[in-house]
Amino acid sequence: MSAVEANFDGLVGLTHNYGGLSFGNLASAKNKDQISRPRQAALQGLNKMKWLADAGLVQGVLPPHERPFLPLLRQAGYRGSDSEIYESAWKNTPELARACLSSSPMWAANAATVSPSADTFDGRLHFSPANLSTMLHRSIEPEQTARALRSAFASEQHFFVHDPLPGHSQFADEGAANHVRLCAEHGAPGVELFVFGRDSNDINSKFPARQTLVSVQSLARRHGLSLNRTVFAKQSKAAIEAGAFHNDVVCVGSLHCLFFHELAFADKKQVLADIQNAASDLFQPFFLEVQEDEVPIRDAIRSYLFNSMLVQWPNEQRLVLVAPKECEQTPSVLRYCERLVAGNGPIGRVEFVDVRQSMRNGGGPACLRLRVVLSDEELALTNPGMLMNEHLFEQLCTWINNHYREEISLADLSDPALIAEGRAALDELTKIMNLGSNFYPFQQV
Ligand code: SUG
Repeated sequence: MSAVEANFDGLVGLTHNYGGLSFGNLASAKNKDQISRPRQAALQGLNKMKWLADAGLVQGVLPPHERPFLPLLRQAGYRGSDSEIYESAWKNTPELARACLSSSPMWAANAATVSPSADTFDGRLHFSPANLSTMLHRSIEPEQTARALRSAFASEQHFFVHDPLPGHSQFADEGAANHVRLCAEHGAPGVELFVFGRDSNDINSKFPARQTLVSVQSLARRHGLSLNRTVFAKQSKAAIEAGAFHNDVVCVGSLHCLFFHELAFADKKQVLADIQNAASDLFQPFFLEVQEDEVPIRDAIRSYLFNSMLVQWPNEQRLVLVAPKECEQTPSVLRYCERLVAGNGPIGRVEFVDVRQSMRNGGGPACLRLRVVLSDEELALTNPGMLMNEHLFEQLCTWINNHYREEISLADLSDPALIAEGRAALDELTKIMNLGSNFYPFQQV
């Protein structure tokens, strides 16, 4: 079956800020309370999307969520007008006020786990929105994510957007950031690798492991994957403790190539043998392993080398690694990239992109996108309003320039004017992207 791998990127939201909200994510902690630049952040993300669309790749857009998210504050017992609620939450429980302000849905790799129709029992393309239950500010994302995916992929005959897994710690799920699919070509059946950080109870780590074995087994089961072609792998404690809060900080894969750091997995030998075995009648996997003495895990995490997109570029034989610009500034990583492309392995080119505003919160080029393999028929059924083209790009540029603040400082965060600003902007966005007039909670009252 002929199919393409589309990237659906999360558009950066109007309240993009540095909240220091993600314990275990080193960049988030380091940049807490710095001044953020939402307009620049949104344009950086949009430019990446446009660049890939111009190269001939299918590029989708996932809209930002409603922020500040007042339903969280109402659930927490605050009453009164919207501004009263907001002001009072800042006064009494600033940690709750901050949690409802994050633009974290921009990291679409955490939006859902996706299994292409070539892998599933019913031949439908399956999505499971992630419950993101480990971090409070992210646990408010799944409902809106499900709405966005149902708008993008409405045909129930071809697509199945599940409900998120239960919001309990044993089901903690962070979506495609802990999922890799390997295959001979995108439309052919593949091997799905699910990476988890903990069994339900082993929580003795310096930083939280955000994905559980129970969750990944449940995802594979509900997507109806063949167990012979599914691999479950445990993240190493060393990786989590070095700051790999998601597997995609130390590993990325595409087509037959798995590119990973030697410390990524608890039992590397077993994982590679399991993949080899699962792929045996389908393709020969290529394991591109980076050793600690070539790129120390510290450098890998600081530069986000593995949080690159590994892309099959139109009309190119070898894969292209779309890496963050920070890789150019990390000597061990830059040297590695130069050697990589000079060799004759599966990666032929490295491109560096500027997504610095997102990087400072721990989100590289790969965090910003959700990969969706689409057959020709499935692509034709995808909401065209959510697909990038020249016209949408221009409309979004204008929209961002009209609505986004240039800067947000700590003192600006408690400004209740953010509520009306956000709503006016998102209301307009639903028209631009053809999302209907019931898309956001504020539109439903
Ligand atoms: O969940 N950062 C995100 C970054 C997500 C990166 N995604 C992937 N690796 N796929 C997180 O930790 C920081 C928000 C703040 O501190 O304001 C944040 O949520």
